Amino acid sequence: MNAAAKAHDFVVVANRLPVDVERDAEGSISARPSPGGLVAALQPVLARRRGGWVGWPGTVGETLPSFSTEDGTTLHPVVLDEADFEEFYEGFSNATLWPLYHDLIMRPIYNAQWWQAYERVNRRFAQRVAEVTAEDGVVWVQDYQLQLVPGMLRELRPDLTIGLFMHIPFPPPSLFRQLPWREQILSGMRGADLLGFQLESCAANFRALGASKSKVRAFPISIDVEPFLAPTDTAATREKFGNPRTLLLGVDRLDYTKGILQRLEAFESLLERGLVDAESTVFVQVATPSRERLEHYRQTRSAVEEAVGRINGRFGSIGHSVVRYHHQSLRKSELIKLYQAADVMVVTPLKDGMNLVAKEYVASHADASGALVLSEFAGAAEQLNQAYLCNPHDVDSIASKVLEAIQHAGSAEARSRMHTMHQQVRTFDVQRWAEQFLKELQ
Ligand code: GDG
Repeated sequence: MNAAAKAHDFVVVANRLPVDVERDAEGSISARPSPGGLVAALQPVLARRRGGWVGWPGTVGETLPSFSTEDGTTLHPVVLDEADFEEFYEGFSNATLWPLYHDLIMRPIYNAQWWQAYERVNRRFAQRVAEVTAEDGVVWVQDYQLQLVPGMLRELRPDLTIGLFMHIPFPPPSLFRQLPWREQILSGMRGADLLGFQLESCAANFRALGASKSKVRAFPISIDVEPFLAPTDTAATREKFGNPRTLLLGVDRLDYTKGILQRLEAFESLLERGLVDAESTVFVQVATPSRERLEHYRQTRSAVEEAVGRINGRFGSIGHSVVRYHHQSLRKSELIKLYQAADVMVVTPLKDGMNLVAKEYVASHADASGALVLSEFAGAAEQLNQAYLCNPHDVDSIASKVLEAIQHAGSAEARSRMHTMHQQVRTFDVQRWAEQFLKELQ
């Protein structure tokens, strides 16, 4: 065992380490912290409790040593080779579990070799955690890629207190029962002392599969609000899009669960019926590249890009495209400018555990400007019930809510809705989410 042996009282284990690995001209690698909401929430706990983080650094086949961040958290990289990446990550995690847990929007692939990889990689994570966690320590496992870790860890280290939080939905038993390895997944999850889900309905779906000793509860995740509060120059941002009267915005990973195509079709129908004016309206869609080698994602991308081309071809004019599509990852500062400048944010997932984009938009409108069109099938709809709620499976429903949001813009009602939602997100932020989970766990 190395110097890090059993060093940590508190360990987070997630598929990804919160770093971006870079390679310089000489080929040597370095890791730069990439802070997200989860890091912001857990940093105080990690710093206070000799924290460790076990995860995959995001590069394939590379062995990296453990290293410490500025706040004293130690990161412990887990290696994935090419076969692990294809079978555990792209395969079982994202082509089996992801579509199954999102209510079969796409058909899950059941492949025994992928399952073996899932077991093998989960065991590697569990072993690493067992090596670095102190006697009677607390371990918090994150998400669907690591559902076997609690059970494996319980066997290796019965002294530990183990929590598992599921960031994506947990499906009803009638769907979950399709999974050929359902018993193994359940017993893995039941190794946790506390099982957290986004929503009470997901917790109920889990409970309906049979008794377990674990506590099972809902903890709706949220965001670190602070970065979204500082005002930006919204006039300058709107200027870049030609000063439209109405600026609509979508921001998503390019994923079939997010309903990007459905929202474009709704926008097209509004243009077609002359309810929205193409000259004075711009729809900005940021679609961040994601899981690009998977067939379902390629199909989704083609369908989205075809729709963008068709809509611009039909309704744009020389020098003005009505849809501005970006298949790129933006800097967070750019994203915040877009959030603050947009009149209507359109968030239409067919199914989503929570959807942080909706909360980020609301956090960006401390002045109560703007409007949110939100799918009823996003977990966030339970907390942001003042949004213009729509059924994303019904293009007319999306269209009529977008139109309502545009027409209400600037009204007292619109301001009151945004004000209520902004207060909700400020009160129930990600720091509070982490505190509540950890309080319940210990
Ligand atoms: C899973 C669950 C659940 C997006 N594009 C860019 C960018 N983003 C950031 C957003 C937001 C995050 O990515 C996306 O979070 P979501 O919650 O919307 O969706 P998933 O990635 O599917 O997350 C989801 C979440 O886990 C947490 O539990 O809410 O239901 O599916 O923070 O801002 N960030 C930057 N550039 C981009 O282009 N910098």
